[in-house]
Amino acid sequence: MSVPMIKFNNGEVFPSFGLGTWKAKPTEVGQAVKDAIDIGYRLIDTAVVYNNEKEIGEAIASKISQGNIQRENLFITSKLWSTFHRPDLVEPSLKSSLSNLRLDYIDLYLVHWPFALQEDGDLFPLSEDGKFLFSDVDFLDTWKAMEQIYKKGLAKSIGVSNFNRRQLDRLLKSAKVLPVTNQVECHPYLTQIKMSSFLESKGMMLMAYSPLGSADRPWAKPTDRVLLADSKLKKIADKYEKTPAQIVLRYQIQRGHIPIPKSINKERLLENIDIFNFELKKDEVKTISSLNCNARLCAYEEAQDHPDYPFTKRDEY
Ligand code: NAP
Ligand code: SBI
Repeated sequence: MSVPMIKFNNGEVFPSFGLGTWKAKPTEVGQAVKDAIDIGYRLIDTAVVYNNEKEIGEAIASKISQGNIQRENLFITSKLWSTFHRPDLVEPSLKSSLSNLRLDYIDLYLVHWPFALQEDGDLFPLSEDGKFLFSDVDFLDTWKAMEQIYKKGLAKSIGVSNFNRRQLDRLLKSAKVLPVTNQVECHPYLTQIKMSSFLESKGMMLMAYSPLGSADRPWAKPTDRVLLADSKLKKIADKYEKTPAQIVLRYQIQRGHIPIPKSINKERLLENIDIFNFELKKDEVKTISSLNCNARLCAYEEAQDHPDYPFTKRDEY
């Protein structure tokens, strides 16, 4: 199966759909990545903090060395973690990810969160009373170092993740290299209507994370609403002889977003990419958007006292 490509604001082409890897265990992620490449996935979303970059790198290297795929046809994303925001840590952090992923450049490098955490030690630095230890590095200074890795060709494209509107406005005022994307949580219960049109107006793409509702998020409670069990989605799915997962992924494609669903299961990998052969009607897209209830699944509340924490209770966007 093949995935249509889009063009970023810097001229680079990129797949309109990809594979998420957060929570994919080191023991299972390699096979999932190999299966995904065989099936036609070309975009793989990774991050230092997912603790599986090495296994992903091994899987990619094995597919390339077996002649199943060429490097230039793969599009690998990684992310700068909050403990590496200090400008002098940006390039070393990327180089460490490149070494784990066995690559000599990354296709897209994102600032994972706008807030910085205490540098250089634990990825989740905590005080004795269990609170996050913050750093006051300004993301504008981090961005200057991101621009350098872009200029050096270590990253073909650079972008951000989890930035709110105000933070993007501030970044865009001083950036010499524009971010190509803001990767944010987006699904029918958190539709990001305002963020989506803002990004479009600035020529940036919205990469939609947790597009299936992230049922395996570690903090899910048995009483939480399950997106893929929504009866309105089921009704639309039945009409097209598709699954609710395929409907919510197609919904993202039709909104011009890049969804990155995670799966470690071959059948579900096949199911999730099988969304380029039908089209939702305008009123169905509207119905799906009407399910919005600002239900944020990845709120990262441990960082809510940081001055650069991006979300408010009302979610101004
Ligand atoms: P998700 O993709 O919305 O959902 C993943 C869950 O859905 C897993 O439990 C998966 O199980 C299941 N699943 C996959 N396909 C399915 C199908 N067809 N039917 C039913 N269930 C299905 O959640 P996510 O992992 O939170 O988000 C996707 C990716 O976005 C992440 O993996 C990560 O790469 C990225 N992300 C980025 C950020 C950020 O801060 N930038 C935050 C969150 C996520 P199986 O694996 O068993 O199939
Ligand atoms: C982690 F490895 C640990 C916690 C956590 O919470 C927020 C969501 C997130 C993230 O920052 N990026 C993800 O893909 N998941 C995450 C990851």
